[in-house]
Amino acid sequence: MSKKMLMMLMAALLIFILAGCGGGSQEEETGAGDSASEENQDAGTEEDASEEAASGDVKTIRAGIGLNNEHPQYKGLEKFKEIVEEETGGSIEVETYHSGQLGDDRSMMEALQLGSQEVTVPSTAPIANFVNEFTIFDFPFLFPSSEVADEVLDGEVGQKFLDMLEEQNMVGLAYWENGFRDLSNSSHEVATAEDFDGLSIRTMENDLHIDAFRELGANPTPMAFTELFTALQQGTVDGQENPVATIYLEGFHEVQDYVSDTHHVYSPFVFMMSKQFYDSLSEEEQTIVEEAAVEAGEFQREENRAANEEYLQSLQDEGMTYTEVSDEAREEMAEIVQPVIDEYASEIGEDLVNEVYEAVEAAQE
Ligand code: KDG
Repeated sequence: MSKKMLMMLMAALLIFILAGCGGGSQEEETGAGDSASEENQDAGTEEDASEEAASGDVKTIRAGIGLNNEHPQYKGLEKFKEIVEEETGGSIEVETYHSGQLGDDRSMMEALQLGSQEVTVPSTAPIANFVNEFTIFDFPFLFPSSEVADEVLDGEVGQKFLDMLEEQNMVGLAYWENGFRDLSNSSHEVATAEDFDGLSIRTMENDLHIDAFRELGANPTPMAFTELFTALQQGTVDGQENPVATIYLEGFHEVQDYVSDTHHVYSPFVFMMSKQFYDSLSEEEQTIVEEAAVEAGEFQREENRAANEEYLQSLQDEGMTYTEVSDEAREEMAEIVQPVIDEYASEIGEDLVNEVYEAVEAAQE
């Protein structure tokens, strides 16, 4: 055997030995292919995560909302942070921002599309500017109760809408709760539809809301939530509509005299993530953030329902006049805005609209 042949044989032998030491199948390394127990795999995930954390490969989620840090929406973000950081062993860190620190709903959703922010939790109304079908969830009087809303949103119909977000580079992970929207204003008591006449009302940036309040005789002014308190304080608008927890926790009672339990729309929040960031996660990390968004949402809904009960009394204690709206008055409001609903239903598509209404009916059986 020539010297050259011998050298080549030695080199091949050396390569074989080195490959055998550092290689090992994916399965041997992770135990994924053998009968490794869940614990081993979990241990593997956590071990991987803490290794990532130790190696500095930490991913950061910047999660921003419009409401302040006293609102259940922020408590839900903090719960999400707690779960994700614990379950990933620190390989994912969550930074939470409130009060529009990262921008208003529209700009935060645009930031998710660009990948410059990872999470936001807007109401469905501003989402309709990105996915028009979400308008349905702001049809006045669509959901008769929060329980019915939970069942529809957490079921097949709700998931169908979340899936629509992907084409906008956003991943919808869960529904949280803003709540039943009530009217506040600084002009007069509102007990019936005719009391809306002439009121200038700030609405969310959503065409249906604008058209519905106009149909009721009000003068709607669409505005980002971040500008609302100042507009109320300066009298730019007479009133606004939000769940009572928001009215109280955002201090609107300081600049508003009247509140009416119109309950004209049940407003869901959507917990959404930048698709660019979601796709960068491992399968294990994706499962963790998905489950954390749902678990934090269950917590947030509970906190929110307790808050909305508590704060109606607080608003009165702070001097606001509370006007109870009768079922008959609500029925009259619903009749007045029905032509607006019909117009949007035909624009969105009767089949999808009927599917939602049928799911609402089924959830009440
Ligand atoms: O981030 C919070 C906002 O999405 C939410 O408060 C929107 O209800 C809303 C409003 O009136 O703008």
